[in-house]
Amino acid sequence: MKILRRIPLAGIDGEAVLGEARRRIGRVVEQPARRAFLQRSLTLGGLSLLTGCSISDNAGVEAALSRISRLNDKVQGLIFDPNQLAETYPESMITRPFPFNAYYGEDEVRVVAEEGFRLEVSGLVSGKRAWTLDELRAMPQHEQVTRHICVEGWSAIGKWGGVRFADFLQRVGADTTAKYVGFKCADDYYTSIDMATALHPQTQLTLRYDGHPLPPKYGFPMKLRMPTKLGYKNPKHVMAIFVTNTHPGGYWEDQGYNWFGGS
Ligand SMILES: Nc1nc2c(c(=O)[nH]1)N[C@H]1C(S)=C(S)[C@@H](COP(=O)(O)O)O[C@H]1N2
Ligand SMILES: [Mo]
Repeated sequence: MKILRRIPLAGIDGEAVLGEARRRIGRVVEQPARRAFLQRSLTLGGLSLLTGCSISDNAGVEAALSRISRLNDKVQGLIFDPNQLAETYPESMITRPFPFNAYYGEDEVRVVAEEGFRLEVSGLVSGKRAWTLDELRAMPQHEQVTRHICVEGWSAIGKWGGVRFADFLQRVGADTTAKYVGFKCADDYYTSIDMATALHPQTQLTLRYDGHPLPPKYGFPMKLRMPTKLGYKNPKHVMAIFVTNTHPGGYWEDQGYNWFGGS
């Protein structure tokens, strides 16, 4: 995340909070050893002051961490620049083969049948209905060669094609003043994003990988691709999309990963 300017947060010194969040917490919160890390590198008093939570027991540490993660969401939301594009790359830099990742192994990849597939769209949209793949393929298509960054410690460059998500949201009559867009996947994965990112020009409802229909391992029938967000925010096998003002959470996010998940 790029921090270029002072962010005014009500009642809080933005720079101090940012420095604190970046240096000490940032992505480290997502690491399995996060509790050990916090206990090693933050003074107890410092963390308690920052979060208003006691960290004398595990419940307190968890409360402090989730406070920081929510503050981190707020800061990332404030500094997200809807016009700043993520870096793009020449095709010669595409990582081959592109890595597979999911909360299960590649032998358990979900295979969704194309026949009869309908994308369900619900919530704060005027056009609540199911969409066929052919309807999505008939919309203007775009391609991007961008970097995917996974918090497990790898990144890779890939080429994804599909519909600009902003175009799709407009087409379904989404209330773009709503706060969140949520995704439900065929493998029980789920996640959600902020509306500003949903409308970002590089956020793509992806139907193709490297010039071919998206194969099952990369998320057939479709995924949401966002080069401005970490890997776990990019849902594969998307079956349903909903627009809402109620925070929907996510599979990893509900287990402590930062919700905003900017990259
Ligand atoms: N449906 C679904 N989407 C998912 C996941 C998953 O387990 N299920 N894992 C996420 C994570 S952590 C990563 S890094 C990427 C991996 O995408 P890839 O297999 O195309 O590399 O998918 C993300 N989206
Ligand atoms: Mo990931």
